[in-house]
Amino acid sequence: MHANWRSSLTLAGTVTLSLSLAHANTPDLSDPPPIEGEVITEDLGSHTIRVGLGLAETSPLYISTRYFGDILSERTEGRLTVNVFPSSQLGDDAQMMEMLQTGSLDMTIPSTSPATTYVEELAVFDLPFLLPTREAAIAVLESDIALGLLDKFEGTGIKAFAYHENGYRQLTNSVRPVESPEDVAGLDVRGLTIRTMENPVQLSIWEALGANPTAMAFGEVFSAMEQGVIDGQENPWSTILTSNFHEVQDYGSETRHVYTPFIIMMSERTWDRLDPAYQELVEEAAHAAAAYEIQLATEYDDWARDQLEERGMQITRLDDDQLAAFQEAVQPVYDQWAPRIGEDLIAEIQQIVDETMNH
Ligand code: KDG
Repeated sequence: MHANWRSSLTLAGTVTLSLSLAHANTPDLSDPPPIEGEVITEDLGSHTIRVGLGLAETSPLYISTRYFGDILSERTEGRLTVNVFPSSQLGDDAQMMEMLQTGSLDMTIPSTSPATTYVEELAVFDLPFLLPTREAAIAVLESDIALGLLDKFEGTGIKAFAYHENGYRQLTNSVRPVESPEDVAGLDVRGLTIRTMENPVQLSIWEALGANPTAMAFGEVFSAMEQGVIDGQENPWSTILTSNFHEVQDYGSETRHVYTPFIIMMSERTWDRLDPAYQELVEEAAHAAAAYEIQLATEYDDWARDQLEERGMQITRLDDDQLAAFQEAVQPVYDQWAPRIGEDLIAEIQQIVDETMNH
């Protein structure tokens, strides 16, 4: 099991300890697909590519990024190597994208939400309850429309390749179980103070639900919850687990309110330094890593929720009527943002969703 991965980890000279740590805390995940395709034997220069991530070493994102590195290394006889820096060590999503622009970092894989600073239309993914099933969401991620949005990074100093799955975001908090928007707003008591990603649509969602939202970089969320600066946050179960949020959050609700993906991207300065043959390989490896990550994220999701429950988080599952109440409460978000994001774009995405669901 994991033969390629293990050997190339050694190849890359990376400490194998991280692998065993990663596995102590993960579900039974699919092996990385075999690395196939032509090996570039010609010496086209050697490069070490530094990739910064917000998420921890146990996350599907980290595991697939290691696979990305393995592909580059194996197919260039070790001339391209990838060093991955997890857990916001190098900065948060917004900072790391700025670092790509200046060339002080080679790659990062942020959420689409903070990336709307560069491509506003990416805010389509911030719209609540737009992508009702994972199958539909993935069809959207792989569609020409969504991939076309990545071309709009041109001129920003960033080259974007593909989407990864982050997953459905779920609410957690340390105050009370939440099964309705009223529980968020708190009616007789105060509304929950919820951290959101740095994105105005996300803030609107939680305002519409009656919370007191506050935008914050991911790397600050754990300590803000630990210190009681905020009551809660929202993220996919895998992120909640791999970031140990259950240590400071007693309640989780399966709200599935939004599906924001990640984007694998590179500094244009780094890109320009690579030989065209390497560029082609990087692009191919980014797509292969995306497909593997989507697979891992899918395997991770329910398992992570059950693990959280086992570790003491009280999880509220919402029935269709309860979810409909959340859906209704966030309608003002569409009224406010749809004209700005683009009614046509939203309709095109909705069409892909309909086609997938009626298939
Ligand atoms: O590497 C990705 C993370 O930095 C971040 O995007 C995680 O979903 C996230 C959040 O809530 O900020």
